[in-house]
Amino acid sequence: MNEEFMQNLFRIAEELSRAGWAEANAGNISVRLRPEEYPTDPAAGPWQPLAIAIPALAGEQFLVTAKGCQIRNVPHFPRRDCGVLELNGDGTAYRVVWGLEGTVPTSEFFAHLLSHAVRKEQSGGAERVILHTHPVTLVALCHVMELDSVKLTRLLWSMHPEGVALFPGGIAYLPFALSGSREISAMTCEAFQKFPMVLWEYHGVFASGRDLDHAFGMIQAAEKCANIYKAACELGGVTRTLRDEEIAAMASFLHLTPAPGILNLSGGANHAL
Ligand code: 2HA
Ligand code: ZN
Repeated sequence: MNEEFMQNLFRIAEELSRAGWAEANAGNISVRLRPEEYPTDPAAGPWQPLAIAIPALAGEQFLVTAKGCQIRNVPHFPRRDCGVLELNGDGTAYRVVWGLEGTVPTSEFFAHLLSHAVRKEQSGGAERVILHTHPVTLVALCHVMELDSVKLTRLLWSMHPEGVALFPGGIAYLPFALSGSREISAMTCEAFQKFPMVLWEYHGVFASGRDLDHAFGMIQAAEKCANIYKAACELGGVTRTLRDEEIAAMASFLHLTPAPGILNLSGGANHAL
């Protein structure tokens, strides 16, 4: 495997673990590889049918973490805890071409592949990484308030000016569904039509990014905003936030377009809470 690519993957695996977002076997990672990142020593296994054909990803290769693996172990047992899959020419089957020795792809494999198909199209091919992890404060928010995508994004953006700067696409909120289920894959794909990041109720985040650092950074920024909210609550409760006009000005200053339909710029109530 490409040494630089693997070192970067290992670094992100360690960061996820250190952040406390990847307990036991929590979290999973997939990367749509560039040809220069394909394994140089491929050893193709048998073709296995995909439950649903994904022609948008025909011929692509993906690095994926293994089902049940502990993210902290990926740097130490890479050939067991991750691997590379290749999709066939019509996107109806896949085979392992490197790694996954004695293991199988992540339990969220299908959600990852379907998410890649949606985000590849939405981003004009720029986004290549799907990262799933369990950030503590974002998940805790689900337990203290009723949320929807607008309320969650606006709350987080209103906590720190870098919020809209670092995740201008916002974050969708999905009601509880079983992880690994078709239902959660379908809901995630629908949310990914509009948002590059999704909070699964009571569970964790699915984020799509251009590379590992981009996807990790978006989650880190959203979690930072949630932590500022938490700290403000601990200090006695939020009484002031960034106003929608200030968030819009920050985005405009950086030539970013915030996700539509989140900010209320018509002069109504001027904070997110
Ligand atoms: O891979 O986090 O959502 C374990 C999980 C499932
Ligand atoms: Zn999970």
